[in-house]
Amino acid sequence: MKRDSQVFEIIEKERQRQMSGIELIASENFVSDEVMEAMGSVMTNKYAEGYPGKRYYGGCQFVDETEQLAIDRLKELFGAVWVNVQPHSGAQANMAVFLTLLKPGDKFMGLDLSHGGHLSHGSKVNSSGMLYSPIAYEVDEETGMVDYDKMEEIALIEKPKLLLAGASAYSRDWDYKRMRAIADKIGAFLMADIAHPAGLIAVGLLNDPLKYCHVVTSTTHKTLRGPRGGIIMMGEDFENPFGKTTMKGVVRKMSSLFDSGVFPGIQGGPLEHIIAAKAVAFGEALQKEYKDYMKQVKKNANIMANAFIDKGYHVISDGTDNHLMLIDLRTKFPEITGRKVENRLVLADITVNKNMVPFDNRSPFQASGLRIGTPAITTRGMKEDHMPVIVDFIDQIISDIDNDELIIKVKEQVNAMMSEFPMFAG
Ligand code: DSN
Repeated sequence: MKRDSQVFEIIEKERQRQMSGIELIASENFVSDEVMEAMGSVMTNKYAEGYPGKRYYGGCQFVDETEQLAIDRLKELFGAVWVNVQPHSGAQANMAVFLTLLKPGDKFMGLDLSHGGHLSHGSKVNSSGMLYSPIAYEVDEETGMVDYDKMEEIALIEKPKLLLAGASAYSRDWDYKRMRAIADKIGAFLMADIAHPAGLIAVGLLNDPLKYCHVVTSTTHKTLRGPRGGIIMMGEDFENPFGKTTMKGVVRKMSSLFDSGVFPGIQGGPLEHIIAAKAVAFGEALQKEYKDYMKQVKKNANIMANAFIDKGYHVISDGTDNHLMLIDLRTKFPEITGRKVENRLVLADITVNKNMVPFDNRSPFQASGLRIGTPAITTRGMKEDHMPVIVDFIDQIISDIDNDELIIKVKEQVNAMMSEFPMFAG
């Protein structure tokens, strides 16, 4: 059969781009060949509305098996008592939880988008901000850390029905225990969105939200290194909002509500090829090599943050506990926007994303910050020694931002360096 050269030539260019550049977008990663193989498999042809053993279509016996494997492996990975592996994305996992726990107009409280929060945590342009009444908490201007005292003060006044931990640009661990205490004072649900640090949590390198949160959502494609998608989980510790007397009863009741929130609440047919790939990725994450990988991600991020600090950059909160860091360019280069740096670095095959920093005076389209993460380069095999070299490339370009010749020179060095870290078997 003739290949669609129009499409496959573009895909090949993207493959080359991924191979030859330094990928520092904190939310990206490179999946294994087996994860990719499952995504491109015949499982994509199957409709399977419903859940394993309870489908609305015939012929689901094999997708039932892969979905059940994904469920069992995910439960083992996080020590969860119940999970749903069908959300198409992290934003949809969040949407399904809100649909289950909130009524339109209800108040919920999440981290402000410009302080590191996420669109689906109450932004006015997202359904979470349109259908519900979001209230924001912030980080402290001085420390760059979530201000739990202020959070409590606002929560006691506003009494949101749900309190949400989690961020897309926050480099510090979360105090879920403290947040649970705040939620309990006002009878609110506590939810965590661990889309970013999920992999670090899975292997015990960060605090465990499942011990304190009523419900936890995540993506599967960032630190977890699986296919693009979402998940919902429940841990053991669960208060009794439905008047049941046993924990088991509460979990059963809530899990069936969350299941209905996903399907038929917000989704139709599950993506069974993606779910099969999630099963593969969760299987990989249960191996010892994955824990070693996550330790290296964290080590690399820490060394990289310190290398930026040594060069005079302001890293928000003065460092990182996880896989990412947020750099406020205003301290060293007040005139240069995040947007300009992002665009110039791309020309040298270094990919980062511009990001607003807390108390930013620029718009999200310009932004004063850069968000940088180490999951993807660590998958490529990069270690401690490479981090200062990468920081040096970035610093050279920012320090002489309009120098085209310098960019060509750095790009050659970037490409030469990355050729030593091959990936993709086929
Ligand atoms: N786009 C993701 C990120 O970059 O963090 C969040 O949805």
